[in-house]
Amino acid sequence: MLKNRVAVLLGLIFLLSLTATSASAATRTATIHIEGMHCKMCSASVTKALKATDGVEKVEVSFEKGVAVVQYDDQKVTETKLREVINGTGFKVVEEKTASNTVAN
Ligand SMILES: [Cu+2]
Repeated sequence: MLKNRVAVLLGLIFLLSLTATSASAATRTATIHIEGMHCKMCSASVTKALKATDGVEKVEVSFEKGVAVVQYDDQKVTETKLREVINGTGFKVVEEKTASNTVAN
């Protein structure tokens, strides 16, 4: 009898931990550095493109700092995709993490 209760309890804990991890994995924030923005029109077009992307929840682009801070649902979109979207606007994402990418360009 006690064994059964323990099994049920363990099952519940397992389920709870599953929902907890999937909830925390949903929203991520990416800070992406961008070259070539000079005024509000520039940051506005980057913001517009990002906001039109599925999975993007919040966008803050600063042309002064050359930075886009993007909050996104990592089940729907990836940071790689966000970088592609920004590159598609004509501005250039500064790749800083992957050194191997610089060889290709
Ligand atoms: Cu501009």
